[in-house]
Amino acid sequence: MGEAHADIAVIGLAVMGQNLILNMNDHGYEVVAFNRTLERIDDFHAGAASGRDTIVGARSLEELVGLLRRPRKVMLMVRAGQPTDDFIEQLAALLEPGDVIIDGGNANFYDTIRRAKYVEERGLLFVGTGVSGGEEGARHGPSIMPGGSPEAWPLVQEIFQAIAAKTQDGTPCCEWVGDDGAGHYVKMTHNGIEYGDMQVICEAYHLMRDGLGLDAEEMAAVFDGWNEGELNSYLIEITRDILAYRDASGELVLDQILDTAGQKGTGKWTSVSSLDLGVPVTLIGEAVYARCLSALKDERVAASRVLTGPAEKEVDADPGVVEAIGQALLASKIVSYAQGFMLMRAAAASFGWQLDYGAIALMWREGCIIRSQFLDRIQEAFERDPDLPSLLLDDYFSEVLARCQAGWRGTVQLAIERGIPVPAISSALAFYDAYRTERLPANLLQAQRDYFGAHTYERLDQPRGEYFHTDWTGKGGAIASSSYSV
Ligand code: NBP
Repeated sequence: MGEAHADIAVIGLAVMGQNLILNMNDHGYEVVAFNRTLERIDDFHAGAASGRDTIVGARSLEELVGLLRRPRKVMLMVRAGQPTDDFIEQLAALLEPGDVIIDGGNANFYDTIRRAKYVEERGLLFVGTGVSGGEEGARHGPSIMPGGSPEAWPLVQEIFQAIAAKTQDGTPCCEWVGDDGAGHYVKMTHNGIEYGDMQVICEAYHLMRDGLGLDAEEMAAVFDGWNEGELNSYLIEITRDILAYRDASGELVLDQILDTAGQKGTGKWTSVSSLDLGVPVTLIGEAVYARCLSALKDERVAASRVLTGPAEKEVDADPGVVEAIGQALLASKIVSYAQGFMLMRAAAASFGWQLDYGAIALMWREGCIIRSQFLDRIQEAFERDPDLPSLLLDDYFSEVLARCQAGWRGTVQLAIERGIPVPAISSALAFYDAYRTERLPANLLQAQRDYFGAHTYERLDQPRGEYFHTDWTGKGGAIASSSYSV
């Protein structure tokens, strides 16, 4: 057994694990590397880690544990799910009180809550952390969103903040998020927002391609322009580059890609959680469904030959229309982030977390897929009012929405007239209109519920919490259903 001098161990030598190890090592940490399939350790040493003698391969978990300084820190970067549980069980038998198990995979936050309890019951500490930024982020600075046992934070803070992305003023995009599953919840919400950002961008592309007839270079130029302004972000930037990318034969690669989207589940988890908590996170929901609908390729091809759309109508691709699409993109994005932060607020109340929303915006500022200047505005909004119920009510965002409104509505109108689906952009507008409506038609809904199920209703002229029932048909009894919320 080797000497115990390594700072941290990383288990899982796929793209994320390898790059995190190199990143840690660049920052002066001695790292133990381990993988289920041992050949990967040899490949890593012969390849990306060659010449680095402070990256040490372990051939077994016993050896790994023996190489680590106490309190030991072992980070899992393996496929989320059963492999994580299997490693936790094996490690729990080998580690000693005060040692830390870190799960950096994309775990479901319910699993993280369960695992934190399991690990803590064994006298160990647990960190469930979101790591975002893909391969490049892991290598050069990811956004890291850790939660779990609070006593573990001082033990991992230095390493995490050293390897994390930094904002312009040097602030690390890594802060303690909260107890048990809080870190993975925030990472899940990040991924959900990522789904939404990608979908609204795709809708803008669809409108410009099929609604305005712009070619790839023209669209790349539009995205380039957007990237110079309020929409500046990593996803807008890569979209610009993707649009203009040609293969060796000069063909546009984007035009050769099958239009069915994949997904790994974090967008769905965000939507499921929003339904569980009763928060209207409509844009992310639409983004998930848009991926599902895209996957029905054969059905869509058949339907395209049967179902008719609106009559063809020429639309001038004048700069005003393109600008309106940009405004629709920005306004929809504001709604989506407002919904995401509403969701985290509800989750914090439900799971007992103390979330710092400004710090979360800052953590997403660099290193992750949704990084953008826009997040500075969100951080400022929560700095102005940490208890802001909705970003839409912040002075800056309400002003932007007012400014973008005409273009946003015009874009949805254009999409409807041309028969081009814009589920995320239009649902964002519907949310905006519903959110700003003092009197929604839910009075009728309550009447219907009371009519058929005696579910009762509250009255405008009576205090909240007092319930009334009407015998609508004259044939019902006086008994009301017990009230419940849906
Ligand atoms: P993968 O998600 O592809 O996982 C590969 C690793 O999991 C390998 O080390 C593999 O070992 C191990 N593994 C598997 Br698969 N099944 C196992 C099992 N039954 N028992 C033990 N080990 C098993 O790698 P990744 O893309 O680097 O992602 C790692 C984690 O980080 C995942 O949870 C992922 O969701 C998360 N994440 C990924 C990204 C990204 O951009 N890729 C971004 C952010 C977070 P083997 O070599 O023996 O098969």
